[in-house]
Amino acid sequence: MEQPWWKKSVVYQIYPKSFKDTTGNGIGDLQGIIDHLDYLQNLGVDVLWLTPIYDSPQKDNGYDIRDYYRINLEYGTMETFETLLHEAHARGMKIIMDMVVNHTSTEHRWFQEASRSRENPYRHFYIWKDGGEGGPPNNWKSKFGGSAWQYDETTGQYYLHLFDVTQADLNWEHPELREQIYQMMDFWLDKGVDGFRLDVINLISKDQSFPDDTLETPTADGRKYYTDGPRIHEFLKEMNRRVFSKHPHILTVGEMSSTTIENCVKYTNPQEKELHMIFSFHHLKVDYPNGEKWVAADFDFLQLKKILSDWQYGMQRGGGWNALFWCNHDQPRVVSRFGNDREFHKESAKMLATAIHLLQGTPFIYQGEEIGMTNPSFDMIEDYRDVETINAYHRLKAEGKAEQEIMAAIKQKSRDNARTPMQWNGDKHAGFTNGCPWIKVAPNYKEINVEQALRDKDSVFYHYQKLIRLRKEYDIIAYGDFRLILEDDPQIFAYLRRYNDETLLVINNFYGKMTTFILPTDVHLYGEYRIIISNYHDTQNNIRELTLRPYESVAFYIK
Ligand code: TEU
Repeated sequence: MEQPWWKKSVVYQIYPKSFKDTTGNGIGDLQGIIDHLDYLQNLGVDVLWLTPIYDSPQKDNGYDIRDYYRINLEYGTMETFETLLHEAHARGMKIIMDMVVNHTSTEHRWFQEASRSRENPYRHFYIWKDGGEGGPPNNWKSKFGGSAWQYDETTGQYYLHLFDVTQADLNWEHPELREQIYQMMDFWLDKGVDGFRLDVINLISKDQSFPDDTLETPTADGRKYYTDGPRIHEFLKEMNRRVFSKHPHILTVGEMSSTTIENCVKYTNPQEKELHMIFSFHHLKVDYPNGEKWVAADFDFLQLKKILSDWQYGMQRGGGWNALFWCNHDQPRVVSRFGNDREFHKESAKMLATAIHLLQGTPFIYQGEEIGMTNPSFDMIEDYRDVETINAYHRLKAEGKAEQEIMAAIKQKSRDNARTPMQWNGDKHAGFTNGCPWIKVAPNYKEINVEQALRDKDSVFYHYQKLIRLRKEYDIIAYGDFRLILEDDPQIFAYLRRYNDETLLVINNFYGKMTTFILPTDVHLYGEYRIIISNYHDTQNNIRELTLRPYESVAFYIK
């Protein structure tokens, strides 16, 4: 059976605002990406995912779109984008765009029209409701804090915004809205774009009775009434039929907020004709005590292993497909979060790369992850830019939390941890800009940067480059099955991949202390074996018993 191309591919996520500034305005731009396509080709990635580059007031760094058909002037022009697309294709790389169709900016023409009168033709493009007893229509909370409803004086109704107040939710119940979205998707695909990352796409179908939630826990905030909603699969099948099916070689990946394995099997099993793969985030909430993000906390390793393996098994059983990732523009840097960004920086960054890349799925690398960029650990709230972080700061202050406790949580969890400028070299502002960067560079840029990484044959960069090459060389990585072993071990994440008569044994010590790997008695491995990748030069070539040094990670190929 022919396998789809994206099972052997690796995707690189670019946050243009922080990638490379070529104009001196302190904001990354499309020319900066064009200038570094050779770097990305050398890394070996196959697809570039650009976070939103459309015209936007930038309240949520582009996830508040004002015009889907125009490029944000700070990033460049449509001609610059067309050059980027051409140059990427010339190097054998594809480009997928970020599709934000759960909401638009309130500065979008549609919303400007819709909020003029209740009779306006665009009124039903959004979700408007009369208030309840002297307040919002229900008690749903915005994911950025406060009520999910905003009162509009002009028309005397509330509109729904699951995110910032300037991000109004679109009404997917309205066929004309859906058709407008599909036409816009056609526009980008007809231009030669190679697919889409679909922002919070599993939130577009809301329970039309809009009931109150209990608010008894941080997740009882209304999300069960709009997450994986009543018509979500119907809408995605329509989107696939109307748009994606006309472009058989594209890649579609859905960002699924607070979702379930059952739904994600339906989203990605090819027979369902919806999407190709999904991002789920449960493995990135194992340091959220009782579901609360804004608390500084250690991560629960056993929970992390369980979730990763549950999703491997669930999608494997159901014929679905996972995007594999630790990092993105919303998540802290993984080496700071689950590794050790000080005395075991390189070892732990490489271990984490191996642990995620050799699972069943398509790996995504977030800009800077390939050189082991870390959280910047800014001490002052004034150094943060993210609307979610700043809203959280003020909410926690209002709740009476101590500044030190709040900043400890923000240092660990803020989305800005991932948004500091790409560290190209040890020059001023890490070579990101000749101007004043829109957000400070992390203080360790002289030690951690691309120039240094390319010079150091033992760098994290070359470990990622090798993982990408291994995926091309060994079918078992892309097509093999998954089996967790040592599930109760308190510091080893070990698993098997099997494909025909081949086996991969992947062993990762997640902690900075020595331990011993003993092959379980119920694991029967025969044939010759060899190490195909490890993060120490002298890892023992022994699959039965192995002393593991801090963060030691190794993959054995057995046949
Ligand atoms: O993120 C969805 C989302 O919920 C994230 O904000 C993330 O889960 C949250 O910050 C964790 O606390 C997408 C985009 O990736 C994000 O950048 C946007 O802000 C958001 O949607 C709204 O478009």
